[in-house]
Amino acid sequence: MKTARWSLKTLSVAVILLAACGGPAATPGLPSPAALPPTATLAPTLAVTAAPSATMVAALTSVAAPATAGPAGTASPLPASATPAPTIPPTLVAPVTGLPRGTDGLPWWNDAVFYEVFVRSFYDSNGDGTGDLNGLIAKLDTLNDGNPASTTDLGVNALWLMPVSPSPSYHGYDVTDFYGINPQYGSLSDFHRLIAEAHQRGIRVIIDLVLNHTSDQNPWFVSAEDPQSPYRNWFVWSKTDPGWLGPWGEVVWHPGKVGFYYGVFSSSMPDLNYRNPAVTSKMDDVVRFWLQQGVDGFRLDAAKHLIEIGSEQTDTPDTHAWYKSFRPFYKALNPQAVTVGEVQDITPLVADYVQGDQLDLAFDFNLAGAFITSARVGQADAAEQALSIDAPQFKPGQFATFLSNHDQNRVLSQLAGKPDKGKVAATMLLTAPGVPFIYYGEEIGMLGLDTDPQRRAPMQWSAGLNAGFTTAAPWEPIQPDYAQGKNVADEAADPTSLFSHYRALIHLREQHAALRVGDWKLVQASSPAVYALLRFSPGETLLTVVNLSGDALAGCTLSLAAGPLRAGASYRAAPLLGGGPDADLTAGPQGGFDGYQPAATLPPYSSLILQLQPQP
Ligand SMILES: [Ca+2]
Ligand SMILES: [Ca+2]
Ligand SMILES: [Ca+2]
Repeated sequence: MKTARWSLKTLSVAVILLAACGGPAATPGLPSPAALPPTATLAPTLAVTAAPSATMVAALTSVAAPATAGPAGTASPLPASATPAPTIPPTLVAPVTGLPRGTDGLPWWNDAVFYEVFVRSFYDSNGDGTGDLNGLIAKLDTLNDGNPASTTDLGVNALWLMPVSPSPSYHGYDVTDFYGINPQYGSLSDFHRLIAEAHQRGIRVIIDLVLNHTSDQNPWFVSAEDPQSPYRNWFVWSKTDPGWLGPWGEVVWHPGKVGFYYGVFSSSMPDLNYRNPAVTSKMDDVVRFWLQQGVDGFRLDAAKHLIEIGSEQTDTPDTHAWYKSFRPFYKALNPQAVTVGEVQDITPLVADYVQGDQLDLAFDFNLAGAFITSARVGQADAAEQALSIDAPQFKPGQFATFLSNHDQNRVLSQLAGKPDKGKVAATMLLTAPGVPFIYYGEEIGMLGLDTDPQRRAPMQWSAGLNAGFTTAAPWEPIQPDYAQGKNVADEAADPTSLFSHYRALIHLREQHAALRVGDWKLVQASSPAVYALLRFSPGETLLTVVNLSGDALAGCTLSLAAGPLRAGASYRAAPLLGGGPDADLTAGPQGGFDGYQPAATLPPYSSLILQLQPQP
């Protein structure tokens, strides 16, 4: 399969395809042959061998232009059987120095705290009401200033950018040009600058990769409406309406100009046909292109929907086979590149994708819901059950944790708007095993529910005009609570704020390997309102204790039947977060403890993180 990816006919075919994928401004359709760019101008110049340095970025900026700005519509018919050649030779992308590299044998992403950014809503640098790449660059220092000694920044060290390519929609999940940057967000050279500025600060960057479908305005699909088009077989067609429905009972067969096409999400998002090797080859090329722009990996949108077997539409063996083939492809380009799959499903089906031969990570939706449930009802059992059942299904730490994302109601909207509940949810997230992802604005407790645009509303930076997001009318109304202290500036100055809590937790996670890569054991508490988790690595042992309830709890005790402590040894319990006087601990005969009382009283919604220091 891997060989087949490269047993390719002619480079000129690929050049034709590159030219055909212009942005929204490109003339739809694929007219008759015209002057083609000389093949020699593309391949050699894009053969980069290292991730971008400042000079590399400059070089990429100048050479990458043909991929997005080539003359529109200069294709000749593509023989239906032909597999297009790669536009760029397979060259290894070297690892970037100065970024998280991995601890205790685990990959770099286990040292990361990811931050999901919707560029349109983050920060508007040019006063048009729409967030953009230069706006994100301007705010990087607030996310991580690159100085480990300073703790005024939030401290995240990896970004997930929701789609940044040209698209007719505001959200970008229906792509018209897989090689481009949405002009509302900036240019490819802005993107290169973002990568360079982020990497300089020790921040890695992954981008959304929308493999499953395109926009119905994508030139490939516009052409494919013609049954004679070489692109016809890039999509999934039926002469008549097969009639069966999708995974949510939705209509998935949509009338085209001739026949019906399959689109699991909507008629404006036709599914690509991965049974056609030309499609796989093309998307391999897209992946290669973005790795060579310096991205550190991809969040795979709708990962479970890739290949259907008739009316069997999710998690099919063919989808898994495709990822098995995809893995050696992208790892050969950059062994450090990460993939994290969106597989919104029950955990056994999610875990199938990350057993080592397909994706690196997948989001644990079940655990996310359980963290929220425990925070909402003030009881630990939901989170304890989900963690104990889910985590062992993955390889150690190889799953992505989160509370909510851009498709869900915002965390605080699910928690009755109470920042205290947001705090305990954040403690569970950021002390748990796995790779944590924070959705922008979650750290200040932004609200947003019911509609997607409200869940993706502009970031609230200050109490000033338009929350400091823009000087113009914002693309989407800003949540009005920005003026009542719910903004980055006010919360950063308040040591009791939700933002300050996130910031403290993130910096603790970065300072303590046990929180990032350590093994874990759930600890039994005498109160059902208390969540307690032990994390331990070769170097240290940390105990997290969370009072999920609004009541002060006196006399709560903790027990662990067997654990990693030295039998009979005494431990000083040094508070890293919260806490008052130390309450030292004596290990039991099995390395656990029994009836340990970490504090006389656990205040309402309090989080305590203790470092258990062995005493001589
Ligand atoms: Ca703008
Ligand atoms: Ca810093
Ligand atoms: Ca599909």
